[in-house]
Amino acid sequence: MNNEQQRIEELAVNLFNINAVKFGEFDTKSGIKTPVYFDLRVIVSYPDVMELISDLIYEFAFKEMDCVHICGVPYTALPIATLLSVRAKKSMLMRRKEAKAYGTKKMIEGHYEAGQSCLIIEDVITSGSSVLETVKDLRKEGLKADRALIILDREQGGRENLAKNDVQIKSLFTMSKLIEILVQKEKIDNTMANKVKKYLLETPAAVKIDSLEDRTLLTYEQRSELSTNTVAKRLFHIMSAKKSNLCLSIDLTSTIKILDMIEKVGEHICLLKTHADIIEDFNTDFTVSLKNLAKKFNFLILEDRKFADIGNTVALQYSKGIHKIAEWADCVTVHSLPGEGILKAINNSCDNGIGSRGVFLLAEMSSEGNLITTEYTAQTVKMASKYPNVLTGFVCQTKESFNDPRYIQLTPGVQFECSKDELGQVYNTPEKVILEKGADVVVVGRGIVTAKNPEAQAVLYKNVLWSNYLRRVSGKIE
Ligand code: 5BU
Repeated sequence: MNNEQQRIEELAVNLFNINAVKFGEFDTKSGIKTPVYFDLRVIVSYPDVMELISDLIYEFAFKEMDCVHICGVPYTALPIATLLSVRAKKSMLMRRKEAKAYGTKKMIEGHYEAGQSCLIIEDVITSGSSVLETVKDLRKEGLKADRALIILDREQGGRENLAKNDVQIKSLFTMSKLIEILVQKEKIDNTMANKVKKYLLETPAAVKIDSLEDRTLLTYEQRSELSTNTVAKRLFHIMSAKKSNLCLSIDLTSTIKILDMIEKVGEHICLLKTHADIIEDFNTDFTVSLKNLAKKFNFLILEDRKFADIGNTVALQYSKGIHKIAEWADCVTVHSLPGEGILKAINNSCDNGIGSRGVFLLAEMSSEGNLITTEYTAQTVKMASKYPNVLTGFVCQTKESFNDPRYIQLTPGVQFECSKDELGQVYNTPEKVILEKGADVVVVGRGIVTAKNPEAQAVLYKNVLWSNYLRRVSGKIE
């Protein structure tokens, strides 16, 4: 038997001896009777047990974990996290149970920066809800919280609930393992062990927790505080300042017409979406004028280039050729199909001094019969989560695609009537995309550009989109 196994067994016996785990018949909060009961709070009175737990967590799981901070779920796991922090020389963060009533309303104490990773420590998980509470507060601060180390997993659905919220756990014991050790060490007999096993099988899995707070209920101001990408942060600010979540898709083919249209509607939009490759007389003077107008009217520029090649080619397409997109577009659209290299290509170009740029990754499309599946969307979101600094958001059609409040949902395919064009574009109404489909920024093209009076039409879209956004976040406005 290896040393680690021996020490795990030693811990099981110790927990039994100090009554941190008890067998018999106990009432639970839900009213169901349980044959096993844990109270790990008592471990603070036993320094040897505390030391053994922190040693085991450190040896067994912590050493290979790459994290900047650790945070214990209050209260039982706090002393364990403290010991671990000192032992591993890692910074610790503390989550408050209640926000302070005065001064800063901070929930997380300690020094940290958005984008840093934080490992969570917890004693026991049943449904995983306490870990999730902590995850939620850490993520609100822009911290990356996707792993938790647990002393005991009761195997009642917590692991699965957490996985659904992108949190992976590692536990010192599962309930079955603990029972097995205690039988072997003759602390409990087989009858009790079977009773516990039966209870675990028969007790319905703990309440399912589907997701953290719905991102669409937060205001753009609140989300700008969380953003890890500079373009997303600026865009959230512009939306709040201009009271507009309207993006104009300016699908015109002459530079004069484009500049003329911007003079009319620039005031009403937060984002201008271009297709540089449809412009017949594209030139550098045009991009200079475009940038000046973006400054004058305070909007950002998104080049809807939909890159889809290997990283090296994309890096060239992005910065070279006639269009030199990286020089004038704040952000670009990118397909996830070729894999991570494409994000690295844009990320590296940003690091190379082009400034703070962003990417909208295509997670779904609006066109009828497109080949994107829910699995593809989920994988796209997963891949993107590794690049929080370069990711501005996702181009998608449904709220369920992602829930990280740092990222912006850009939704095209919008007109006042639900309809289709002759080439398969599918349109939803402003109300529907904001309230039901979770759109943050709404793309309107022909609905404005081909209108008799584009300016008046842009105002109509802007107002209806904004009032629906206000309805959506009404619970959050102080
Ligand atoms: P429309 O005129 O509102 O249909 O223009 C929509 C624009 O958004 C157009 O430029 C498309 O290229 C773009 N678009 C889209 O319609 N659907 C998608 O899924 C994506 C982009 Br991605």
